[in-house]
Amino acid sequence: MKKVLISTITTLAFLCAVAIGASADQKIVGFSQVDNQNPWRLAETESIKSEAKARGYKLKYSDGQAVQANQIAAVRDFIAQGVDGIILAPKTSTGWEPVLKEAQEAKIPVVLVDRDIEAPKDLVVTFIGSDFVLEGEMIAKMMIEDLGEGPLRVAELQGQPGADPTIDRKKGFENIINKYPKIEITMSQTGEFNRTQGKQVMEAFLQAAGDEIDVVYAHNDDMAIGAIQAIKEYGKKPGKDIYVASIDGVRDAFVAMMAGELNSVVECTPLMGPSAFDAMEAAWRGEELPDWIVNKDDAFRSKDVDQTVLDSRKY
Ligand code: GZL
Repeated sequence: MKKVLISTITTLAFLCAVAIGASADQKIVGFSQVDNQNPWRLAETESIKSEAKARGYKLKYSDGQAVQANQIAAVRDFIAQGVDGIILAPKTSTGWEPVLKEAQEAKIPVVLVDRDIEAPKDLVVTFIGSDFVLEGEMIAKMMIEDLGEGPLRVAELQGQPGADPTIDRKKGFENIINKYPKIEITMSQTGEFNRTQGKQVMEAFLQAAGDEIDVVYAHNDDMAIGAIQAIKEYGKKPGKDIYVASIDGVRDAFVAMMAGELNSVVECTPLMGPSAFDAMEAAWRGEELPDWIVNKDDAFRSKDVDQTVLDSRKY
């Protein structure tokens, strides 16, 4: 009887693999991505897709369109398809425990990339991502080194609400400025991590108090670039009349720094394909991994950036 059961399971696994378009012994990995709404996201998606290809794995890719429910449905679909592993870039920090428990019960390892979540650590293999609190602290320190201890009125463009980087980049920035009574965030709103909404929010900030903004702190470059466009259309010089600081280090940010329109940037690498698959392979070998594999982030100022630096960028 047991032999019949095993051969049935093997047959089913083979049929699942074929249905997914993989060869019988090819490992299949599901990747649930938040969205593809900015260059940072596109670079992250490409890093994971190209690494899967390089290592010979079949990748099932799902774009969550910035909706957590879509991502949860995608993870459930990966589980139903019997994938060998799941890579998850979670939009928000909460709401993941039920579906991750289902993956655990199905014995499918989940590697978290890019953003951490509030869930028991045993539900994922590891979290691979930057230290967003440190990024916020680094950008605040650079601003103070450049502009002094105030008075400084800061307009803040926040990332997606409830997302780990949004919460922690704000926390890190405030950890530093709270030591300086003359530095204050006078306006703060989400621009959802994208250029269009970053520009729209900055336009509203400028309409409300254009002559009372010394600094724009954007939680990512794409919103900063939208803000730069708004500042120019308002008739001010970004990088000179208003100091602009952001996080990510995408190519467009280096172009803006070369033009003197973006003053300081802290990097946040999206190139997590290699480390994600290293972690997945370790999980398949039954190895324990640290709860958090921290990506290292460099910092740049406009004066540091020339064509050589720009040409060296990998994303
Ligand atoms: C950071 C990542 C953030 C980027 C944004 O790891 O989650 O999301 O900073 C992206 O550009 O949208």
